[in-house]
Amino acid sequence: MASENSILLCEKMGRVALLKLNRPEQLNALNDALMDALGEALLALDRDQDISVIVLTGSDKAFAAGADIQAMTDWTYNDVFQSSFITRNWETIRKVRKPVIAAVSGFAMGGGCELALSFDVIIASTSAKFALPEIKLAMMPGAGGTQRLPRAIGKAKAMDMCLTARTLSSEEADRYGLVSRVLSDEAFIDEVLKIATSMASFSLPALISIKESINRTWESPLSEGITFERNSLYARFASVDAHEGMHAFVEKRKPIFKNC
Ligand code: CO8
Repeated sequence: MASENSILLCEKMGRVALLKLNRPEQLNALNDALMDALGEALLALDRDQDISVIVLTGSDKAFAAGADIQAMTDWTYNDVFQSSFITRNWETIRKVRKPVIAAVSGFAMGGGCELALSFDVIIASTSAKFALPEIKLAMMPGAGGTQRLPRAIGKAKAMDMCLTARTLSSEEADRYGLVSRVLSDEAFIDEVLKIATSMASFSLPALISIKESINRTWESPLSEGITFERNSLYARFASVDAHEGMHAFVEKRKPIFKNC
């Protein structure tokens, strides 16, 4: 899937796959080649029966410093319209059913922050910094930032971030609800992988059902979301793993999940 020199690296550890954005000289600025590679890798891992959880990370200095400004400088309306910019590759992320953790160190700016917001769990290191500074370029967030950020942290904070270009520390991001947890910079990725490995020890269909159900919150009124959740719960009773999990609890032993 990815060689040593690739712009996207992939390593598998048990049922966890670690993807690493690898354009360090450009602080992992997200150009089309990188987003194409990321979309393809995510879909391949989603199909991979040996993988349950995906972790995406960058470097210590930058998760990603945004969309590649250099690449966009001379693009016209027609260029982005005809090539279906963002929709064509970024939207691939929405097709991924398995849980994806964004492990953010350093800068998550603009499209980098939007990329993290597209995933299911954001774990930040203490060095992480989050901003949607597109206003400084007379641009605007365009990969879901104006939609996902207010849903995550509320209108007041989202307006403040997008209209003033302010940068949030990891502590502020945690307090506002932008990230799931903050972990020390030291051994950061190892600690994230421990969380991913623990998650991957659970039943995969159950993980997928929970992810789908939580994502419904954003896309449906409460009554429809509750109905979706209820039907997903009913489907759990058709799963081998759910019976195994409940029997194991009652029998005071560890469950053995078969991901079915
Ligand atoms: N695009 C292209 N190159 C970049 C980017 C970027 N977003 N960010 C950094 N780089 C490059 C720099 O040009 C520099 O290259 P070189 O060494 O060749 O000069 C190298 O990375 C290192 O950067 P700096 O020297 O600037 O590093 P600093 O540590 O001094 O500063 C910062 C780090 C603060 C992160 C700074 O690089 C910065 O402000 N970057 C731009 C952040 C930004 O504005 N991001 C938003 C971009 S626009 C966007 O994401 C959305 C656009 C519209 C929607 C599209 C959705 C995908």
